[in-house]
Parts: sequence; C-alpha cells; structure tokens
Amino acid sequence: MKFINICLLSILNAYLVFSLPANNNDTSSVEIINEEPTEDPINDYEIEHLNTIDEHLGECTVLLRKNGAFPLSSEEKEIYLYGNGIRKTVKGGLGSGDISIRSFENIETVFNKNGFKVLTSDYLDAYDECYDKAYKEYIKKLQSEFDYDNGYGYVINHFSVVMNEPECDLPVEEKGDVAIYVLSRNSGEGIDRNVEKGDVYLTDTERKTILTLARGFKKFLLVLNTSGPVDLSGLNEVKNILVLSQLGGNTSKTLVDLVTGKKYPSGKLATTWAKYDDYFANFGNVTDTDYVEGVYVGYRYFDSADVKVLFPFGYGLGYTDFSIKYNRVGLIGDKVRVDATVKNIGKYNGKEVLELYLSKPSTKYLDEPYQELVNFAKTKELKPGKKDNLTLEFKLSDFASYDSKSQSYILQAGSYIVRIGNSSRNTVPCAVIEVPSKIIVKKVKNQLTNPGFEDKIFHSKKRDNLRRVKRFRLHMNSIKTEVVDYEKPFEIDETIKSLTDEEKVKFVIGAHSPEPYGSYVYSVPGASGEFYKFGDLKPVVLSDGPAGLGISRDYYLDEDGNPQSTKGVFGQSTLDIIPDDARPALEFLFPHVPEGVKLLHQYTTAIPIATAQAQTWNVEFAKKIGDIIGSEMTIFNINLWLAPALNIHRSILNGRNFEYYSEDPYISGIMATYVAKGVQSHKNRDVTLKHYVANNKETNRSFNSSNMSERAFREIYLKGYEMIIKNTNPGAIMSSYNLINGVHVNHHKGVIANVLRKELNYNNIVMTDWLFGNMSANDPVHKYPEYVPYEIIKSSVDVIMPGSKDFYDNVLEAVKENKLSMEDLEASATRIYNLIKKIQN
Ligand SMILES: *[C@@H]1O[C@H](CO)[C@@H](O)[C@H](O)[C@H]1NC(C)=O
Ligand SMILES: *[C@@H]1O[C@H](CO)[C@@H](O)[C@H](O)[C@H]1NC(C)=O
Ligand SMILES: *[C@@H]1O[C@H](CO)[C@@H](O)[C@H](O)[C@H]1NC(C)=O
Ligand SMILES: *[C@@H]1O[C@H](CO)[C@@H](O)[C@H](O)[C@H]1NC(C)=O
Ligand SMILES: *[C@@H]1O[C@H](CO)[C@@H](O)[C@H](O)[C@H]1NC(C)=O
Ligand SMILES: *[C@@H]1O[C@H](CO)[C@@H](O)[C@H](O)[C@H]1NC(C)=O
Ligand SMILES: *[C@@H]1O[C@H](CO)[C@@H](O)[C@H](O)[C@H]1NC(C)=O
Ligand SMILES: *[C@@H]1O[C@H](CO)[C@@H](O)[C@H](O)[C@H]1NC(C)=O
Ligand SMILES: CC(=O)N[C@H]1CO[C@H](CO)[C@@H](O)[C@@H]1O
Ligand SMILES: CC(=O)N[C@H]1CO[C@H](CO)[C@@H](O)[C@@H]1O
Repeated sequence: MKFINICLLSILNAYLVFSLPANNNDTSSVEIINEEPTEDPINDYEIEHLNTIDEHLGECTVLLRKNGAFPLSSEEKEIYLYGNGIRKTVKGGLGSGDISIRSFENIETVFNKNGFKVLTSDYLDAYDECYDKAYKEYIKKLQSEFDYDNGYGYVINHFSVVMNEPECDLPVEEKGDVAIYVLSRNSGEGIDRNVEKGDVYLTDTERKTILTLARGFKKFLLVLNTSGPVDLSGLNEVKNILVLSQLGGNTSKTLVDLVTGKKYPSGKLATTWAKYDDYFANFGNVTDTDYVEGVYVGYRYFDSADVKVLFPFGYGLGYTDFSIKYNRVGLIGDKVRVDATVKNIGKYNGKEVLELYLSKPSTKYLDEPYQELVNFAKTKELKPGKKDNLTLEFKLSDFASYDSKSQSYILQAGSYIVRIGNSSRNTVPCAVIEVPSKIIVKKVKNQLTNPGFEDKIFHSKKRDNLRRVKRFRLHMNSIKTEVVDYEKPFEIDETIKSLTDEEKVKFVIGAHSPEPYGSYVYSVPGASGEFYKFGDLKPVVLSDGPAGLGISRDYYLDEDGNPQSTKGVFGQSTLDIIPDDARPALEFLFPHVPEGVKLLHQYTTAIPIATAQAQTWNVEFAKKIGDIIGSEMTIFNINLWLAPALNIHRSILNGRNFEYYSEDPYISGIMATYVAKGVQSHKNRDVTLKHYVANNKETNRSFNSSNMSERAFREIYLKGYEMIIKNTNPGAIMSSYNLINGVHVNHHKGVIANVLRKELNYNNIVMTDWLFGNMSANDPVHKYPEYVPYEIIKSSVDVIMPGSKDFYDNVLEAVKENKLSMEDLEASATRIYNLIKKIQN
C-alpha cells in the first residue's frame, strides 16, 4: 500500500503534517483517536524530568486569598470535592500547543490515592451526567449549523472548540468541615475566549455553589484550574483562593500536595486579574483591532489610570509571611543596584519574590506609564525565621522610551524613581536617578505606517513622598548613542551561489512534496516540519511546543518502513462537530490506523503552561524546563523547537494566552531567555521564538490587522523578542499570521528585514507560521489581500513552512521574472544552509 501526505489545512503553526492511507475509506482500518494508557515501562528520563518539574510546581501556583485554614492537618482526611475541574481537570490548553502524554490523573483520583475519603461521588456522577448531556446538545447544535458548502472551513473555524461551562444546578452539602471547589476553563488555538457565563464569567450555579460552600464549611478553598483570569468579582466571602493553573502531567498531584502542606504556593500573577469590565484593551471590530491603549497594557494601564483591580500584577501570597528590608542602593554607570533582605516571619516554609519597577518622568512631549517592571529576584526556600539577601539590577538605557517623532529610543530629562515591592500595587521608592538632559540611546527609523489614531494617555494621581529617598545623578557620558546602519551587507555562501535557481528556491520552501499543497516529514512521527534535505545532508527537523516536545506519542511503521502518526490534526471535540453525512468528504481529517500494526511510542514530558511558568518568577526553573526540552530533543532527533512563545496577554480573551507568559514584556523576555539557554545547552538543539509579532488574538487571525503606534510596537510587542535575541541569539523566529497596520507580518520589510536583521543584527532563520495554499478560500469575506509567497522571501523571511509545490512554483516564477532579486533569494538560502551545515555532527 502506498501512503500519501495531505497537507492543505490553512491554519496553526505546526503539527499539521500528517499522513493517511490512500484508500482511507477502507472499512478494515481502525480509528485510534484518544490515547489509551500504554503498558510500556516508564523510562528513566521521564521520571527524572517529571521529578525536576514536580519540585517546582508549587511555585507555579498563586494563592490569592488565605485565612490560615490551609494546609490541612494530617487528620483531616474527609473531603467534599465540587466543581467541573475535579474529574475534568485541565492539564493545558488545546491546539498545536497541546501535547499527548503517557497518562493523566484527575483531581478526584489523586485525592483518593492519597488516603482521602472523597464524600461527593454522587455529586460528581450527577455532574458528569449533566455535563455529558449538555455536551451532546452542544455538538448537535454545531452539527446542525454545519456548512456543507465549505465543510473544511467550518472545521477550521471550530479548531479547539470549547463548550462554555453548562449550568449544572446540583444539590451540595451546606455544612461541613472541609470542601474544595475546582473551577476549570479551557481554551485553545484558533478560537478566542468569550465574555459569557461559563467562560470569563462564572455560571450562576458556580457562583451559588461557591458561596454556599464558603458560608457553610469550616474550611473552604476555591481552586482555579484555568489558563487565565475569570471574573472573580462578588466573591468576597471566599477566604481561600488558589490559582492552580494548568501544570501538565502532575496538575492534580500538585493540588493534593498543596492541600496537605507537602508543597506551598510561592507564585505571583504575571497578568492582572480584574473585573472583566475594568480591562481596557478591546478586541477590535470586524477587520481590524486598534491598539488604542498604546503602551498602557495590563498593569501599565491599571496603575496609571488608578483603576482598582481584584488581584494585581506581581501579587501572590504564601502559606507563610515575609518582611522585607531594603539595605543599599547604588548607581554605577547607568546600572542601578538594589540590595534587600527578606525574612520569613511566619510558621511555614516559603519563597518570596521581590520586584523592581521604574517610574520615568512623564512630560507633555512623551507621556509615561506610572511604572514598569525592570527586574525581579526570588529567594531560596526559607524556613521560619530564616533570611535571604537579594540583589536586583537594571540598566536605565535598557528601558529607554520610544519617541517616534525623533525616531529614537530616548531617556527624557527628569527624575527616574526606582521602586521595589512584592506586587505592582505594593511598591515603595528606593532611589531617584536624576537625568540632567535628554539622552538618545539608539537612533533608528520608524518602520510602521501611521495607524490612523493617537494612543490614549493615562495619568495616575498618586504622589510619592521622596524626601528620605536616596538621590543619584546620572553622568551623561555613561550612555553612548547607538546608530543603526540599515545598509549592512550580508555574506552569501559560495556553495549557494553556484546552485541553479531551482535548487536555491528549494531551500526557502520547507519540505515540499510534488502535491500542490503537500509537504513531507519523514524522520520523526508527529514532527511539525523539516527544512530542505540538501544532498546527503541531514535535514533540520522541527517540532511543536510550548507544552513540551509536541511529537506523536503513538505511531506505527507503514509498508515502506516510514513512521506514521496515529493521530490527526484535530482533537475529538472538533471531529465531533462533523455530521455523519458530511464525513465522507472529510474522511481525510480522521485518523486511521491499519489493522494489526504494532504501535510504537515516543514519550515526552508535559510542562506547565507558559503562564504558569511565568508565575514562578524563577528563572532557574525556566532554565531547567529548557534543559528538559533540549534533552528530549536529543533523544528524538529534533533540531528546532517551535517555542518559546512570547506574545503579550493584551486581552484576557486570547484563546492562546496559555502559551504566552504575561502582560509584561520584560518578564516574558526573561523567562523565554532562560528557557532558550536551557535548550541551547544541548548541542544542535535550539528554539524558535513565536509568533513574531503582535499576534494577540486567534479569531480569523490571518486576515485581522493589529493596528498600533510605532511606540506600542517597540516598547510592548517587540521588547521581549529584542531581549531574548540579544541574550541568546536564538536559532529561529517564526513570523505570525496577522497583519500590522494593514500589512501581513510575513511581508513586512519593516518588522522583519529592518528591525530583525539590521536593528537587532539577527542573522539566523526566520520562518513563516504554517501556511497552506490559499488562506482566503476558508475565509470568504476578507478585507486584506492573500499572502504572496515571493513577497515573503523578499521581506527577508527565509523559509515558507511547511512548504508546498504551489509556493515553490510561485517563488521560482518570481525569480525568473525578476520580481524577487537573486540577492534576497540567496541570502535566505544561505541562512538555511548555514543551519543545515551546523547540525551535521
Ligand atoms: C473508497 O475507496 C474506493 C476504493 O478504494 C474508491 O473507489 C472510492 O472512491 C472511495 N470513496 C471515497 C468516498 O473516498
Ligand atoms: C505524576 O505524573 C506522572 C506522569 O503523568 C504519573 O505517572 C504519576 O502518576 C503522577 N503522579 C501523581 C501522584 O499524579
Ligand atoms: C471600528 O472601526 C471604526 C472605523 O473603521 C472605528 O471608528 C471604530 O472606533 C472601531 N471600533 C473599535 C471598537 O475599534
Ligand atoms: C508584601 O510585603 C508587605 C510588606 O512590605 C507585606 O505586608 C505583604 O504581606 C507582602 N505580600 C503581599 C502579597 O503583598
Ligand atoms: C545580608 O545583608 C546584610 C545587610 O547588608 C548583611 O549584614 C548580611 O551579612 C548579609 N548576609 C549574607 C548571608 O550575605
Ligand atoms: C487599521 O489599519 C488599516 C491599514 O492602515 C486601515 O485600513 C484600517 O482602517 C485601520 N483600522 C481602523 C479601525 O482604523
Ligand atoms: C484564493 O481564494 C479566493 C477565494 O476563494 C479567490 O478569490 C482567490 O483568487 C484565490 N487566490 C489565489 C492566489 O488562488
Ligand atoms: C471570520 O471572518 C469572516 C470574514 O472574513 C466572517 O465571515 C466570520 O464570521 C468571522 N468569524 C468570526 C468568528 O468572527
Ligand atoms: C470546563 C472545562 O474546560 N473542562 C475541560 C477540562 O479539561 C478537559 C481536558 O483535560 C476537557 O475535556 C474539559 O472540557
Ligand atoms: C476579517 C476578519 O477576520 N475579521 C475579524 C477580526 O477580529 C474580530 C474580533 O475578533 C472578528 O470579529 C472579525 O471577524
């Protein structure tokens, strides 16, 4: 039997490459959709990786409120467990950022295993029944709306479909000793969250049940098994609230460890939790999203507009308490250094995070947010009564503001207030740096067109008493102006020069097959793509992330000995929406495995979602995560991991926020830096930063324009990438699906060729997100034009992924017609070739 590869899906950034038998309507084939646990003995590396991660999982969780009721004593073993997250515990989000793991245990199971008597099995059974009924109706409704004319488009637009939590109004115990309510929410690629009850808002039943338990039980804990904020307003009576988040394989175990005191929470929010109506950034209208808030994203907005929040950026409690003493402040050159001592003054072990913020002088010429994060540090584990000294440093020049009028990064003259604290709402001034006159830190050129609006401005009314704060004066000559040369040449490889046009073009079109939209991936089942296989050289192999190394857990060898994944692109909930009579036409979406084949396995480790990683504020943990990924990449022969992802939590509705770190670019850039360092500590293993840039929502992402000012682009959306590029020179960057101010990012000479190549001296690979054929075919009403493949290469993107014959033809034709210069083509081919050469041994 011959196998073909089909690859015509028009979205997502990876793992779309899958294969299926040509006679895929063969009734003898067996479907394997959900992975069953396997019998294989667990490998040493799996145990080692899980243990390394498990050690830090308490750090990912954020205690929002406490009254001392938790942890429980060892006698308290009878427990009431309520809520959708008890059995339907979420380990991470959906879409290409999902990962198949060996096994997963829900919260009920793990409580039972740890000697607890769970008193609510009747409730949980009734909940399951209610949920299943609601789910069936939901699927029926989606099936009834199925678009038979564009079935494939319908499926695409329901990628990672998630049902809102249904109203399951079930009786609960009104009085008792200990109860826990686990509220879960999920979201994923391709679809944003919604502002309805059951997603951003609690359902009436959830609210009622939570308040009943909070009032009647001696000890009650509300647990959030969500990737991002839900609106928690109106729950003042709930005295213990824990953000468990989504922590990968041992999510459930972590809750039990926290409740029993084996672990303690020491995470802090990396995105503000507010009442939904109080978030400012909107989600735009039909074709465009106007980022009118400019740089006032997240806490920069809340702190500047003096808007009350429920739980601020940087906030989180421990079981224990700390006192903080600021010892010394110094200024050397433009580097500020603050020393502090943290003491554990409570009864439990714990770790505390100190956060350093900077308030820049806000003037009529250039307004500034109230403050921005410039560094942070976390203590080691402190036993009661113990102390740790922390040092926090930053350079003023690293936090210059962008002035689009003078086209430069500047420090305005005035007083710069350095603040230290343990959340954005609890900071105190510890130094004032006077900058005598304006300093130009870096001279560049504006790269975006005008968005057509002025950014909004917010001014806080808060005033500090700075009388006792130490003052410094910056020496003007401690910062030298950097001027960017946009004409820097790039050296073309001689081997590349000597190739035919046809050969050169092959380098820039992924791993294309002769099928119009086809690409091949032979080496690793479930890998997302490969670069060109040049001569006898090994190709560069790419796999998805960031939930872990996203390759197929289960696969088999076909008749030609090629490994084939058992899994299709879409999850079960997406396949469920295809009505039976529409199925024959879409049969290729369903996974089929020939009968009798032996299943083989690749086991990789699920890591906590990026949002939870950021909540640790622990860069050493980030590095360990990178190290785990790097070692699994070595085991499975993957060269580039399609992660870390560092888009900004501009709105809490973005369905893919779980893959991203924070609303703040600094913590995003630092966490990603350490993850990258961990990966790079393994030879021939490197990261792919994604999704560059300003891809901050999922709905119709390929034809939506993120409209923004040059300043917002540079200070918020570019900043994290800039940091990690400087810190680690990452192997690759993936350009995003969206447009910026009306131009496809993939075509954007400004943000790719000028910013990455010239301003940041980045000469490694830039690849597109996964493009398939004609994107607009699935999106019939669109304002903006289709991608033009050769324009992508012209903008200094090196390779169109995953590659297709159509794109190859388009680029080759453009070369022949001189629409794409030989120089641009050879530059991209050289960069790909350089990487191919590098990974050979
Ligand atoms: C099913 O397979 C048969 C033989 O392989 C083929 O003739 C037929 O067209 C296929 N039907 C569909 C719907 O693919
Ligand atoms: C931790 O995760 C591993 C892998 O999924 C699993 O085998 C183990 O049972 C988990 N431990 C607990 C207590 O859930
Ligand atoms: C929607 O677009 C129009 C102009 O196209 C603009 O006036 C309006 O402010 C936009 N609305 C939002 C919410 O962005
Ligand atoms: C932060 O520090 C203050 C003392 O400066 C302390 O009262 C408070 O409990 C700490 N934690 C949080 C989350 O604010
Ligand atoms: C911590 O800092 C304090 C104050 O500067 C100093 O007295 C103490 O020796 C330091 N402790 C350690 C372990 O460095
Ligand atoms: C967003 O920018 C594009 C391109 O400049 C423009 O066509 C569109 O009208 C802008 N949207 C709004 C709402 O201003
Ligand atoms: C893409 O599809 C759209 C809508 O079906 C069509 O109008 C357009 O011509 C197609 N573009 C290309 C390059 O095939
Ligand atoms: C996506 O955009 C198309 C027009 O391009 C529109 O018909 C469709 O309703 C949009 N989908 C959503 C979920 O907004
Ligand atoms: C309410 C909710 O989102 N529940 C989800 C919990 O996570 C599981 C998978 O881990 C999903 O199947 C549920 O839909
Ligand atoms: C044309 C297009 O894709 N427009 C979408 C842009 O984003 C908004 C908000 O998510 C959607 O409503 C539009 O459909």
